[in-house]
Parts: sequence; C-alpha cells; structure tokens
Amino acid sequence: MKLGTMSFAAAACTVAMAGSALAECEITLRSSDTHADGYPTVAAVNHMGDLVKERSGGRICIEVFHSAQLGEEKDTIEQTQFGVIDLNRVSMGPFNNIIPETQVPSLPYIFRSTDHMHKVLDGDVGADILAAFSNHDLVGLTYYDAGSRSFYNSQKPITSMDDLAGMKFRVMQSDLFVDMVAALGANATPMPYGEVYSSIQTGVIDGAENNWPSYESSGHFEVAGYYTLDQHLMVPEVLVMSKMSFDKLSAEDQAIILQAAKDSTPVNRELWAAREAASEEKVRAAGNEIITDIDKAPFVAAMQPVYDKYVTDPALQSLVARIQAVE
Ligand code: BDP
Repeated sequence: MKLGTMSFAAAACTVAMAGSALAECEITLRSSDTHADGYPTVAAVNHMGDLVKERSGGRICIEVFHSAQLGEEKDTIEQTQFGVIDLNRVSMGPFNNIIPETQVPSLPYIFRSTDHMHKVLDGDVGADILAAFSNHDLVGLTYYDAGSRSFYNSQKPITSMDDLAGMKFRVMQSDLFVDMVAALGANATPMPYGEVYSSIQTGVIDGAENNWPSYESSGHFEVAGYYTLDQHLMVPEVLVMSKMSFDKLSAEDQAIILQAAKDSTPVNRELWAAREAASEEKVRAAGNEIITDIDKAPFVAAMQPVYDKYVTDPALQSLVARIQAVE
C-alpha cells in the first residue's frame, strides 16, 4: 500500500472554466461514514465540505463515502491512522480499546441529559478528549449527536433488568461494552455494524442496542420488534482526521478544516433532533413494541463494576469527576 497516494487524490485539474470564480479542487479529502446518505452525520460532513470549499476558494473538497463504502468502523479507523482515509466520522465506541480517554464519554449513564452532554463536549473536557486523539495519529475535529442507546431484540419485551438474563446482544467492538452487558446479566457479542441485521435474523444474537435513527435506518427494527428505552449509553459521534493528511496542509488550510468542522456541529444537532423524531414515528407506525415504562435505577446501580474496572487511571478519574461537576 502506498501511503498517502490515495488521500489527496489530486482531482483532475482541468483548467477552471473561464470566468469561474472558483478553482477546481486541488485537494480532495476522502471521508468515511457507516451510515447512508441523508443520515445526520453524513449530512453534517457534507455541510462541512461546502464550507471548506467556499472558504478555500474552491481548492479543498470533501468527498463523503457513506454506507460503509470504505469499510466497517474498526478497519476504517486503522486506515485513517495510516493516511489512506483522510476523514472519518465514527462512534467513540470503536476507539475505546486504543484511546483510553474515549472510554469516559462511553461509560453507561455518564451523561444526565442531552443538554449535559452538549455542555461537557462543548467545554474543556470535550476539548481534552479530542486532544487525546493526537497521540494516536489522528486529529479530533468535532463531536456529533447520537442520542441514547437502548436494547432491542427479537424475542420478548424486556421490562426489567431481570429479563435480560442470559440473552445475547451485539455490542460495538469495545471491551467496555462487553463488560457493560455482562454486568446486566446478559451476554455480549462484539461485531461490526454491518453484520447485525443478518445475525439477528438468523438468531445468532437475540438483539443489539442503538439509538432511534440507527435502529430504524439499519432496518434492525424489522427483525427486532421489541425496543426497551433503558437509555444505558449516550456515546457521542466523533469526526477525526488522519494526522498524516492534516500535516500535509498549510496552517491556513488546517484552520479552515478545524473551523468548518466546528461549524458543522450545530447543523448536525438540528438534523439529529428531527431525525430522532422521524425514526421513532416510523418504527411506531410499523407496530413495534416500545417499552418506555422502565425503572432505570437497577440498571444504573448495576454499572458500578464497570466504573470500578475502567476508571482506575487518575487521568480518567479526573475526567469523570469533571463531567459529573458540569451542571
Ligand atoms: C451508530 C453510530 C455508528 C456505529 C453504530 C454501531 O452512529 O457510528 O457504527 O451505531 O452500533 O449509532 O456500530
């Protein structure tokens, strides 16, 4: 693999149309996303691309490869570290095993509300977690919303923690989530997102856990009819850039990228809220059984061993304390 040749795929530099105010793309950054076109994360990176193009006078373009065209998240993360993929919009989850700081916002019930999460991510804790990516050949650019994740399954309505006993759920590829499911008395199978639908359909697993838009857009709601809103996780999405690709840019272009990424977050949040409502409506209209009346207290209490196991390093302990201190 020739590193760096695929990123910055020098776009065919045909002579700019006479009279055109904008130059042709000199630099094309390839961006990965597991979700389909139109999903709030994909739309946000497209919006960032528009801003970058405009602010660079047409020199820098972003091409979003949606629907996992460049691969599943764990693999695309490695390719981004190697500079084969320039930008990557991923859940924090698949970073947990390589970047310890990402475990903190991935802890169950760490955020009290969407508002609390936004305040944390928009403040210095959010900035410190993004900065941690730089030790891993990546540049953390910004956060996007991902709502809260709850369990869904094909077998039965789960109305209390006891109902989870012995059931098998897919989780993202992170040890933290394996331990989280075990602490609830169920079994976890880490696997790529793209394998979940058929694994539920064929009974390899009983279900998975995700937010409304993913439950809907992935079609998982078609094969897992019971959705229990225990809201155990609020794992933010993150947009990262390959450090290799970033370092090739001039300081001025780096500033354009950083600012455009930040500016895409409010757009994402607005689209997210609308999509959450639309996805819920679609799933309810399909006749799925939604369990909203659930006592979360036992779920929260059951998570203590997960905190005990993962929050041992003083640096992570301090991040947890700082998050809890945000009003
Ligand atoms: C979705 C995230 C996506 C993850 C997926 C998963 O947006 O990045 O790949 O969950 O569960 O909510 O793997």
